[in-house]
Amino acid sequence: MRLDPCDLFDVRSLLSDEERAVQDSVARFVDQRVLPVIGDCFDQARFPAELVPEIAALGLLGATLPPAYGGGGMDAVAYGLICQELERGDSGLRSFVSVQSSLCMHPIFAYGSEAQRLRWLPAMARGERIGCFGLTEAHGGSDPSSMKTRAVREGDQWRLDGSKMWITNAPIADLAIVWAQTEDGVQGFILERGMAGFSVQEIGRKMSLRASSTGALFFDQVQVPEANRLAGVVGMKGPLGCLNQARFGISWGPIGAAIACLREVLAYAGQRELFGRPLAATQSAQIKLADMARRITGAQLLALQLGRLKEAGRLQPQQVSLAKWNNCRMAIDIARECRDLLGAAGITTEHAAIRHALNLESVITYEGTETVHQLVIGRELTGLTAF
Ligand code: TGC
Ligand code: FAD
Repeated sequence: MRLDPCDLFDVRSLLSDEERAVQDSVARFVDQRVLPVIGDCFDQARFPAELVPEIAALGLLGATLPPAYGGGGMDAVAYGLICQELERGDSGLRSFVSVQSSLCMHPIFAYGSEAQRLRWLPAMARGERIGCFGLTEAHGGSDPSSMKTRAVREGDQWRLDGSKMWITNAPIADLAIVWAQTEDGVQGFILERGMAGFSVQEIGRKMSLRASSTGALFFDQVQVPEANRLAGVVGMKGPLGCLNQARFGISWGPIGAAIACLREVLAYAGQRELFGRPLAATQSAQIKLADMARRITGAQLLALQLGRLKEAGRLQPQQVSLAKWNNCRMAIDIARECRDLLGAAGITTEHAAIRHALNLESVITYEGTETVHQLVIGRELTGLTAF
């Protein structure tokens, strides 16, 4: 019996029945609803907003939150598999779900009041309210503690001034989780579309994540009610705690992109005749393909153990850094190598490899660049901070 080329170690057999069912339902959605349209969305730089109700109906928004808040009560591995399958379609779609679930619903759930949870989470789980997460500023995303956005308390209001850059979902968002410096330290606020002084500008000319909507947020003396402050956390551990959740999902997502590329190139190399034999029959192509399968297998095992550690409550941020670094690097290298094996055919979006390769340029940059995660591990090994 031949092995599954995209699961050589039968990692799927380590999943529970429920996890397999979640994976299968997202895989069907991606095959039937995403793959037929996503190449055009990328070409047209259009986020497929028409898919949001179906994504919500599948329970993919806030999947790990308790049902009382509209969540699906799923385990961490199920959430990882959701990210993996969505990113097999496109990193932009996984980004949308990561931001909504891990960067917006999570902080409202973890740091918000009961009134904030009840007001926002069920509507966000239904996809009726879309969120974005504003941490990065134009002067240096790797060092978010240098943020210049300020919130000053004025009675039962806060006055926010500043700006955020490179914000996923910003142009389509109803609310923004904005992190600002206060006299007590960094704090989070829920800003709502339409608040006076709050404006959004879409970022164009992207050559990566073209099927995702990205923008800048501007705050000009925005009056934010105290009721919109996330009172449960003060300090950088607030936003960095959200990043742990999102980086966990991003450790899984790129496995899907790599699988999409490997499947595509296996089919192509099997039928592409060069010098009188299939490309797949050359030693050079086989070594490349085998090496891709090896790296995907390692990434799958790493992600699964990451998930099991999270479910056991033993996950450390440094472990998430290692997984995010390893699995993004694995996927971008594979996407680029697949593009090469496709020859000229690989340069158009008729094939998926170049779209995934370009998308992964963002994925390896956001949520902490590769260098940032390497330095997190370096600090763990040496005890010395080298940022
Ligand atoms: P420092 O700034 O000194 O803050 C230290 C405080 O934060 C705590 N902490 C963490 N807490 C939870 N999780 C973590 N991963 C944490 N890392 C640090 C720490 O314990 C301390 O708390 P306290 O109570 O003692 O004050 O942080 P540091 O020196 O530890 O970190 C430096 C560094 C470079 C690692 C950090 O600044 C960093 O991660 N930079 C990268 C920034 C980043 O990833 N930005 C992402 C923006 S969001 C985004 O990209 C969304 S894309 C989504 C999509 O489209 O899919
Ligand atoms: P910089 O921090 O300027 O880094 C530039 C280079 O310097 C990188 O190669 C980096 O690795 C390197 N570097 C940094 N520090 C060091 C060091 N100490 N030593 C050596 N090298 C170093 N942010 C949000 O808040 N919310 C979002 O929703 C969001 N979505 C995004 C969507 C997209 C498509 C993209 C591309 C970005 C998004 N970001 C978002 C921003 C993202 O998190 C930042 O781009 C990222 O953190 C890096 O920040 P920067 O772009 O300012 O690069």
